[in-house]
Amino acid sequence: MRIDIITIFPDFFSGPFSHSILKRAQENNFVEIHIHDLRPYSTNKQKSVDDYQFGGGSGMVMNIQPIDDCISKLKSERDYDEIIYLTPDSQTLKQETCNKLSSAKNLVLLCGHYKGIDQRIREKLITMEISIGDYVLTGGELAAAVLTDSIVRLIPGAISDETSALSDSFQDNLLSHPIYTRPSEYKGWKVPEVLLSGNPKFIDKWREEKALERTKNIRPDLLK
Ligand code: 6GU
Repeated sequence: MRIDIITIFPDFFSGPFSHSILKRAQENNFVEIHIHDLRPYSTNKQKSVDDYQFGGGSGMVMNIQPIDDCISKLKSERDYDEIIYLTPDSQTLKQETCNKLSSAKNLVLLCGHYKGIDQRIREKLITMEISIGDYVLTGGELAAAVLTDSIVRLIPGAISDETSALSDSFQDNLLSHPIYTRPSEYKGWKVPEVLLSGNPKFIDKWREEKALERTKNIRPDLLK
């Protein structure tokens, strides 16, 4: 998979992608992540990428031209499965979408800033819009990093223990069951007896029950 990220803060991404699974996935060629600084694409003298809103109102709006030129260049080089714009005023990201996107070959992620981007970009160039939750961030960069992480970890082979991605919370619309490791008793705090029983039938049943109980209590909306 190849992911092209368009941003006005290219340095932002040196951190999130250079650790653990994301780092290894790149080293082992499961994914190539390319960061594109938007500003050099601007054709005006000041290299500006934003302007005032037609009709008045506070906040700057990102211009069409630099974004169009950057996306056009990328599209001339390869076909993209989706051109994704990260913005809070869109559909909330769900595991189902992560699963779908994890089988894509090429993706573009466009990080928004200021008030947002010119609506014509959304209508003419963007194929998919994603928000990562009902709250507002200062820009789309964190959201792009979240989306990238959620997709890359699902690429077969990217996680050494493949089954672990499949038993994640949300994969079957249930939160995960409680988990424990050694010691079996610490300061008198005990691990549930059934997990030490060695009986896989009992253990599976207990885990299913606990997952359902947790989901009912914390996220009843998932059970609808
Ligand atoms: Cl994708 N962008 C911004 N700026 N804020 C957000 C978001 C995205 N998703 C949730 N909040």
